[in-house]
Amino acid sequence: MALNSGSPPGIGPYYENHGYQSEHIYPPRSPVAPNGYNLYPAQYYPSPVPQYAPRVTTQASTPVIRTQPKSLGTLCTSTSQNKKSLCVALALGTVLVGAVVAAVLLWRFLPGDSKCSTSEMECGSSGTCISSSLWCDGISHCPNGEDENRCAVPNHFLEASGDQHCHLSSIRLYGPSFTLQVYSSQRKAWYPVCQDDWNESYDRAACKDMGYKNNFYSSQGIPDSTGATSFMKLNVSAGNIDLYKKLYHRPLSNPRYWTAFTGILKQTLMFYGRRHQVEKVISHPNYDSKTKNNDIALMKLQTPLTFNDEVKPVCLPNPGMMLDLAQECWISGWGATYEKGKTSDVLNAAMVPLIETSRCNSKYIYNNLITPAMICAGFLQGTVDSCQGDSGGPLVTLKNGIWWLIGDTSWGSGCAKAFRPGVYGNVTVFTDWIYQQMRANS
Ligand code: 4AZ
Repeated sequence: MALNSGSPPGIGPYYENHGYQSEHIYPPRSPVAPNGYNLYPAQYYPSPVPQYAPRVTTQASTPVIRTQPKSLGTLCTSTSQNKKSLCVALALGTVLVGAVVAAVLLWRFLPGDSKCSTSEMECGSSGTCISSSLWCDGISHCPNGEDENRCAVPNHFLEASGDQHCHLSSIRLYGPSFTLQVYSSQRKAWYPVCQDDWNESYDRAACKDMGYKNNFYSSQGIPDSTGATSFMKLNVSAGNIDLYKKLYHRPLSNPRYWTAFTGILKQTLMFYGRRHQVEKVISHPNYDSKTKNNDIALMKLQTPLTFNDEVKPVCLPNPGMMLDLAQECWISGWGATYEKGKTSDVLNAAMVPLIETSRCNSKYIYNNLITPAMICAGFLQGTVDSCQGDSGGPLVTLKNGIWWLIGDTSWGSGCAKAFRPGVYGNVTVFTDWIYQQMRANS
């Protein structure tokens, strides 16, 4: 939370919010490869960019028919010395030509022998190298369009317009467990595909997307062992389209990476608080990381909380509850106390007034970036605001002796700047979805 009273950075309290950043609470992890994968034997190292998988011979593959060089064989049975020399020369020549042809074919078609640099990707058929940032950018660069014809479409594109603009591409089977992964050209990394109710038709579709048309092998779902912090999920309502077009990104939803600490005000005392393992993380299905629309996620704890003087519930507003702009609202968090500053050890809290959405959407403030799922709060002159590390924290109001959760801290342009108030998720818009999730996960 930032207090921009003109005092230089460093004066006043600063604080750290790790409430939503679980990684710091664990001891340092064993070394991982720079791309975040656990170390595997060399043959399992992921390529930094997608490569075409070498074709493997399946039962459906046309068998290679090996024939004896009959005429040569006949020639080699001759007893004459000249014929023997000719035979040896011909045999050597044939082997040499064969080796050269094989080397050229291997050089052109084997992915491991790619001519491309690490920042480039090879167009499958022609061997042309293109920058990996051009892969799935909506414009075809490869001679046969390989860079655009296997792209997954982000969720909002699928829902909004069916637009074929692509941001993700290429699927593969990774590591000793053959984890199905998809490459995000936007994020320049591979992510595992995770899905409840996975079925054989998805296996078939995945194999087809990788170029295996006839045979496929179906396996049980497996826990992710690559340490991935986010994954790709299927939009099952997307109809009968290719698998890679149905994939969209789901951030940070592995409950193993999260722990909830309750009853503490200082981060340094975190381990004195009660600790609760997270059973499930439920991100809003329509969260848009670009616009921050629907910026809310729920956590179901493995064990219920015990309420006491330090740990108390907050009430959810009814859906459609109208907010009185005069109603005082409070934000709290361990976030930075000034823009780009350090976070705080102590929990801070501040009063911020709500700002009408039509006003917050004016040209001078956020120029129509505020959706109905967002709510603005703060002072137009700056001074008091939420800041980096506060996101996920509450915007609450006290009415009739009850604290209500009006918003969850989401975003803003800088901290405590004039005409740039804090933006919060509008919880009344999410109440129905929250109840639905509570019912489905109880
Ligand atoms: C953040 O990154 C953040 N000034 C939260 C709130 C605001 C900016 C950034 C609003 O957690």
